[in-house]
Amino acid sequence: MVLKLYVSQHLGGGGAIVAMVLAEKGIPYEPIFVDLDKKETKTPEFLAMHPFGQVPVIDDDGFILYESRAIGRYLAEKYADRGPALLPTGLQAKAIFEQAASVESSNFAPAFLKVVREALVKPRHGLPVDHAVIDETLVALAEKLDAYEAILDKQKFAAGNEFSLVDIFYLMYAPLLASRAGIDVMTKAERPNVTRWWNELIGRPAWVKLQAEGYN
Ligand SMILES: N[C@@H](CCC(=O)N[C@@H](CS)C(=O)NCC(=O)O)C(=O)O
Repeated sequence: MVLKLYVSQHLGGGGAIVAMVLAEKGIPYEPIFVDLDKKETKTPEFLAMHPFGQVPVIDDDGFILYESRAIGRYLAEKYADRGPALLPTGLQAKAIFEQAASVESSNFAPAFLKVVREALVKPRHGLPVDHAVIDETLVALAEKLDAYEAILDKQKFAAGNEFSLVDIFYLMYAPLLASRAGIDVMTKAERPNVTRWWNELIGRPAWVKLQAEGYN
């Protein structure tokens, strides 16, 4: 049975991470669109799959999994021999991978999410936007990106010299901010290494194709 991917009609965020892993690996899937505004993730049927009532969720022949990063790891391991190897092998390479994954989820994602909530989610629900929160968070993000500039001076990608799943994790929020709020934090002249890394990431054929399909 073809893998089912439950995603929002906006196609961004965690759904974009999972779609990118599937695209890089060339795995066929059926997208099932869920309307968040109509609370379709809060129905008893959906909550039986995802107790927190969110997307993305996959149904892999009856195996249900949620949380985009966990889904990415599962698919990367299941299809290790297809497409690029998105997970490292070897004790130290795995440790560096986990270090980079942790940096993304604890240092970057919360800050990105804060800006996404203010700049995109609140206006969509007609709520007042606190521009001070956006400005403060962008300053904090810039400081984190300065650290990334130093890291990416020594290595090509987030977890080393090979493209990996951690690079894909960064596609969760930054493209949404650039395309829908016009806030581009990743390509700045003062951070040439981050800019080089980001342009390489969003220039990957799999991502270009997904963007044409509406993911960002
Ligand atoms: N940590 C989760 C975040 C999932 C998430 O926040 N999904 C959003 C859409 S991108 C959602 O379903 N929001 C509806 C809600 O929380 O009620 C993941 O990576 O899968």
